[in-house]
Amino acid sequence: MKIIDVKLDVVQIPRHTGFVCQHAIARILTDEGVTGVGEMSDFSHLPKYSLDVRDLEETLRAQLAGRNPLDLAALNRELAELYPETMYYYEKGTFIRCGIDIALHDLVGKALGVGVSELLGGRVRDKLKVCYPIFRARTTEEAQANVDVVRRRFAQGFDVFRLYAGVNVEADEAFLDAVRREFGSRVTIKSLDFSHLLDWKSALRAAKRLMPYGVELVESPAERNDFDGLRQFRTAVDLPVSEHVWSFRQLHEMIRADSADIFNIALIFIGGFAAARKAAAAAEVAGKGVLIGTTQELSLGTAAQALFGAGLTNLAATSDPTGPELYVDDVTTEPVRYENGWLLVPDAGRPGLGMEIDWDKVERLRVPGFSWGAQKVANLQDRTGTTGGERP
Ligand code: GAE
Ligand code: MG
Ligand code: MG
Repeated sequence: MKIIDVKLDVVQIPRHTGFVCQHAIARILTDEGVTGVGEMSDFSHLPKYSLDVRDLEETLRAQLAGRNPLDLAALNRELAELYPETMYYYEKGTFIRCGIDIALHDLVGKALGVGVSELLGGRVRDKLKVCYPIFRARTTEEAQANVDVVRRRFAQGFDVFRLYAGVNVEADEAFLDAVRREFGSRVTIKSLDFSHLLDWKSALRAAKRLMPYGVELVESPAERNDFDGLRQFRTAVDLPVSEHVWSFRQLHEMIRADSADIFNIALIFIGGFAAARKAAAAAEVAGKGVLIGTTQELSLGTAAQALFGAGLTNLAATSDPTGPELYVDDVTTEPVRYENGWLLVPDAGRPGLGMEIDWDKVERLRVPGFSWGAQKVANLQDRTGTTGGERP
């Protein structure tokens, strides 16, 4: 079997918060008529430049055409040469590798008539507990709007939330206080996520003020790649500390400095199934736990994340993928399913990822390529629209 073509379609989909994200759907076609589909999710992150999608498509085609898709290890190694690691969380090259690796796994699964779970060594669970994200409040009004989000999402079955904190600690406190008063122990706050916006000492001051409201862990409470600062924070609090994994080098440094308790691994930030499994194995060997993070994928990317999580033997906290609930639209015939705050892993009986693209939806949501509108940097960092909260 040989790859004959690679196609990329860019779609643009708003979130209920008003924030708009662009994703690419990657297709790998073969001479045997089997096609693999992957997702390069959420390019709407800094740095504020855009890739030329037609150029990218041509490059990937030139690289992959003629190759056997079953050569997953070799293809991954070549992709890592073309799109090398940087020490940056939102490195776009990693998103490219991720979408291609997901498409290759889908393709290989379909060609062999097995699900991606089987390719990855089977499942140890059929569902993952997930938490709904509460984006960063910059004002007390935004914090109040976020309490409405909890109300609405709780009614849908989400009982675990995570809070992006640290820009306005009064607003964070007002939110946590209101949620505790209204929901008591019916709602769990999984984490305070400081998103590397504060140095570790400032994060510690904020965390000390917010932790009494009851949270399970603290994420990214130091500047990016400050491995020692992270360890200082970690030894100063008795809660577990989680940090995203965005390169093997960074993971190595975090293990060496004993910077975190739990590594937040998402396919998109490390480059697909093969890379994510390698990172999770390194964490496990180092005696660390893993949680499945997210960039907020569409259903296809979320299915891939669920399949990755289904096989993990060191999952140590509630996970994050809730993209399909956050976006107002999607491109698969059926979305992934959530039940009582659990993400269900796609049906084990279906080959590949077990998901189908609805090409009419792609057509409707398609944009000619990646581009930046007038998004402000604060909105980009806080992942909010202009008013905070969500439209009902
Ligand atoms: O930090 C996180 O845990 C997030 O999921 C973060 O990566 C977000 O910015 C996410 C988003 O687009 O909302 O990617
Ligand atoms: Mg985070
Ligand atoms: Mg994202």
